[in-house]
Amino acid sequence: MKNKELAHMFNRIADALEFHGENVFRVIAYRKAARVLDELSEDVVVLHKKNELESLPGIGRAIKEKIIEYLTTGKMKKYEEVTRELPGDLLDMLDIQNLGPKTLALAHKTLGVVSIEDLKKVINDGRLAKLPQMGEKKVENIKKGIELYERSRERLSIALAEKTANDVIKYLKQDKRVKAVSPAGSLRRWQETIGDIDILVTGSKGQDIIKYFTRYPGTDRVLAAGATKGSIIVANDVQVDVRIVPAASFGAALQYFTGSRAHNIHLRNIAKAKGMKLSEYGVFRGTRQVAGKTEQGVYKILSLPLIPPELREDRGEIDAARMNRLPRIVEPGDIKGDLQMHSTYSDGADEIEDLARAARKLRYHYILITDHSRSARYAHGLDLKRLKKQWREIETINKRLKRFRILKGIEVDILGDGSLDFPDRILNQCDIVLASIHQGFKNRVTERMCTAMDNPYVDIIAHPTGRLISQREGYVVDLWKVMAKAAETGTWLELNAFPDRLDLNDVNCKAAKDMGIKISIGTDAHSTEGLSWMKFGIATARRGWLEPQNIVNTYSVEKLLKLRKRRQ
Ligand code: DGT
Ligand code: CA
Ligand code: CA
Ligand code: ZN
Repeated sequence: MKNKELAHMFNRIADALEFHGENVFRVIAYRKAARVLDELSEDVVVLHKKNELESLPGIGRAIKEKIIEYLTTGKMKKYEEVTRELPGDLLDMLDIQNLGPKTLALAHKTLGVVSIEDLKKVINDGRLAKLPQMGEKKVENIKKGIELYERSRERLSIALAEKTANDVIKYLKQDKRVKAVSPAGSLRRWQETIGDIDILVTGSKGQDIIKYFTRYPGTDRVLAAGATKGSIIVANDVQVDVRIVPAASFGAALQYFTGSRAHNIHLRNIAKAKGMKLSEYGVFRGTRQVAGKTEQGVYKILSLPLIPPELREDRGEIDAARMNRLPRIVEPGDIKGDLQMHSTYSDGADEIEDLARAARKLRYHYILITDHSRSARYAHGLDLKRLKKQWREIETINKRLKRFRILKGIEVDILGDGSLDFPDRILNQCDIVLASIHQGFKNRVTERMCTAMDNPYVDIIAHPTGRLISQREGYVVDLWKVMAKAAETGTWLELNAFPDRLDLNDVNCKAAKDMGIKISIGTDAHSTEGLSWMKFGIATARRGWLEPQNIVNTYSVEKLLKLRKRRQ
C-alpha cells in the first residue's frame, strides 16, 4: 500500500532533517504525517481519488501536496533531495534501533562514520563512547540495535521468498537443457522466514545451465558460478543457490537439501541402523546405490512413507511415519471458505461483491466478511447504522449469487476491560463473530481475551498473539491460559494467513490441535488479491500437523454454523 511507502518516506525526510540539525518543528510535522499515514487503514490512493485527502487530520498543506505529488508522478522531490545529501550507507543506517539521527550525525562529523562497518569499528575501539553525551550504556544499546538490524536483514519473509523463487524457476524452465527443477531448503518446507533460496536442477551440460542461471535478469551480483553450483544475489539482498544434480541422485539430493538438518540427521541414523548409508548422492549398501532417483524411493527403502516437506522438522514426524501414523495434513482442495476479510465498509479496497466473486473463482463455497467495529476509528470501523446497511447489501448479493454464501461477520474489538465493541443483541445477528485485540498490547491481554471467550457469540479469537514477523513482538499474553479457555468454551482460534502474521504459528497450531481446539484460517485480505494469502495459512497449518477436521473452514457452511457455541 502507498500509505506505508509514504509513511516511510516522511520518516526518512524527518530523519534526514534531524541529521542535518534542522528546525525541530519541521521534523515533528513530518513524523506526525508519517504516523497518521501508518495508522490510516483507508488507502490514500482511494482518498485521493475521492478528493478526501483534505480530511486527513494532523497533516499540513505542504505535506499534503507532497502526497499528491508522489501519487501522481511516482516521485517526491523533497525526499530525493534530502536522501541524496546523505553520504555512504547513512540512509540505511537510520533504520538501526537506538541509534538516533543526531548520534549518527555526530559519529559522521567527528569520526567520519559512513557505514555499519565504520560504526562497529568506533564502537569496538571505544571512540564512540567517548563522544559528548554518549557513554557505555548508550553504546551498548546501539550495539543491540545493530544486532537486531543485521538479523532482520538476514531472513526474508516467506511471501517474498516464494515470489522470488517462482520467478527464478520460471526462468530456469525456459532453458531446454533443464529437465527438472524443484525448490528445496526452508522454502520447500514453507518455514515462515527464509535465509536463502535453494533450487535443485537436473539436466544436461550443468555448467551451461549455471551460466544461464547467472544471467538471470534480476541478478545484482554473482557470488559463485561453478560446474554444479551457482549463487546469485537478487533484489532486496536475497541469495539464490542453484545446484545441478545427476538424475540418478535427484531424489536423494532433494531429500538432503530440503532438510531440515535435524530431520536429516535423524534419518541418517535410521539408515545406519539398517546397514545403509544415506547421503545427497543416494542410499548405499556398501558401494552399491540402492535408492536415490526419487525422494519416495529414499524413504521407502528406509521402510517409511514419503513425509511431506512441511513436517520435516524432527518434531516427531519420523516416529509417526514409522508407526504409519502420519497425520493426513490439510490440502488446498480441502478449504471451502475464507474466514477473515475487509471490504470498503471499513479499511478494505474492494466491494463485498468483488470479494465474493473472487472467492468463487477460488472454488470456495463461502466467505466471512469481517469489517472492523466502531472503536477501530483508524480503520473506519462500522457503527451500527453502517453495519445494518452492510447486512442488507449482503442479503441482496446472496440472492443473486448461486451456490455461494456471504456470511455476515464482524471483527469486533476487545476493549480495555474485556467487553466487546457491540452488545450481544447485535453480535447475535452476525453469522460468525471474530474478536480481536487491537489496542493495549500490554494491558491484561490474557484476561480480556478470556472474558471475550466467555461470550457465547464470540466464535473466533483473531490473530491470538498479535505478532508481526521480524517487526513486532505481539501481545503480552499467556497463550496457555488462552488455549485452555478456548478449549473449555469451544471458541475457535484463528490462523491468520497474512504472511507477516502467520498467527497462530506452526508450533502453536499443533498445541491447539492436541488440546482439541478448532482452528479457523482467514487471510485478513484487504482486497481481492489478499485472498491468495490462503496458501501461507495452509502451509503453516500443514507445518502444525493440522488435518481437515481440525480446521473449521474445511466444513460445509451448514456444519460450520451448527458448530458455533451458541448452538451447543
Ligand atoms: P535457511 O536457508 O536458513 O532458511 O534454512 P535451510 O533449511 O534452507 O538451510 P540451508 O540453506 O543452509 O541448507 C539447505 C538444506 O541443506 C538444509 O535444510 C539441510 C541441508 N543441509 C545443508 N547443510 C547441511 C549439513 O551440514 N548437514 C545436514 N544434515 N544437512 C545439511
Ligand atoms: Ca536455504
Ligand atoms: Ca542455501
Ligand atoms: Zn485485524
